[in-house]
Amino acid sequence: MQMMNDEFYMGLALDMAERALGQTGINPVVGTVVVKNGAVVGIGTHLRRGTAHAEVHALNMAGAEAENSTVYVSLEPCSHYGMTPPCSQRLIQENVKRVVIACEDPNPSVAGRGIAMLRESGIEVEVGVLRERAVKLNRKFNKYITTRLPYITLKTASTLDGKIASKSGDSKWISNDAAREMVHTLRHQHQAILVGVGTVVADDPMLTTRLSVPGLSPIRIIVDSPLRIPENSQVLTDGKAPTILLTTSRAAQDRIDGLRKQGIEIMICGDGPEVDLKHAMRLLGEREIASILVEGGGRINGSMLQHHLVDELMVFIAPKLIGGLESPGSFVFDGYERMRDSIVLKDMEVELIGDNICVKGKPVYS
Ligand code: AOF
Ligand code: ZN
Repeated sequence: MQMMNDEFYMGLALDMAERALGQTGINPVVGTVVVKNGAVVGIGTHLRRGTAHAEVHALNMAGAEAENSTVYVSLEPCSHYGMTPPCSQRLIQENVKRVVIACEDPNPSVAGRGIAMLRESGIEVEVGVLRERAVKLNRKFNKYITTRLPYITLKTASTLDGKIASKSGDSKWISNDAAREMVHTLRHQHQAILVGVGTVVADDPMLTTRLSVPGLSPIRIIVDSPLRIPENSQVLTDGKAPTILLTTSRAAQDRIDGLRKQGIEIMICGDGPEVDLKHAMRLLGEREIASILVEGGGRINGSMLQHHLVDELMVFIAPKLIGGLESPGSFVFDGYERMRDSIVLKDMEVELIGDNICVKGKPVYS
């Protein structure tokens, strides 16, 4: 049984926020619960960038009941005029008695000022209830708002011997249905998905979100230094989501012009023979893409890792062995001389999904 205490109500605020993951763009997910005389009188969650913050929805619902209430917010109420007025000011206006906050807002325009405003007005403020869960929930936002770089999740599905396809290139399917359903949920929860042009040539994927209920499809990003993407690829023609091609200044200008005329966005990432992935991440951050799901193949995965660009790894392992000297592996890169130079994961989590294993962790780069 859930005990009724601060964590009980904060848990509800976090549950609501969690269900909105993927639909707030560069904004965090936030939930608010207003409690008065032992009962919930208002709930709210931030649904979409540019619309009301969680506190506003919950306080509107509470109406006059907001006076003298306790308000649970999963993120420090904002103190700035962004697309909406500051939530701290609204809480002060409503004469709430106590505000319980899970964690501080790392946005440099807030960063403790919201809490300070509330305290200065005499409101009782408590910070840190379910902090760890709240910080983890907004890990994509937390990175983006402090660095302006997108948070990168790299997902791969391999056989037990680390292969992502057979020697003939067949890859349908390695992981089981439930694991693939999880991947589509991940697509919904990221603003963009990134693959190499090799994957587009080999599989002509749609890279959209296909779930048993409708989901949001991410922006499709294709790393294509020579701009060799086939003109009839689904990502260029199906109109199901925007597509961005990453290339270099060495790409043929007529090809660039032709694709742009077709409505395809092209980003020039460096002057070398290959896309400068670090530079690409900066440009994508400037374009307000705060989270990217990298879905391979092996070379892109390897380069992203080697350039220390991956924040989180998610590896699905199927109980299959395919062998083959030519069969591609999950991570293709130069590699290191010594085991002690290897990339090690921290915060490891392992989950069994039917007969597949899902390994999650955060690479530590030395
Ligand atoms: C809150 N409650 O529900 C959210 C907050 O452009 P705006 O006006 O939407 O402001 C976005 C910033 O406000 C965002 O970067 C983060 O610092 C904060 N988000 N704050 O009090 C909310 N979504
Ligand atoms: Zn706000």
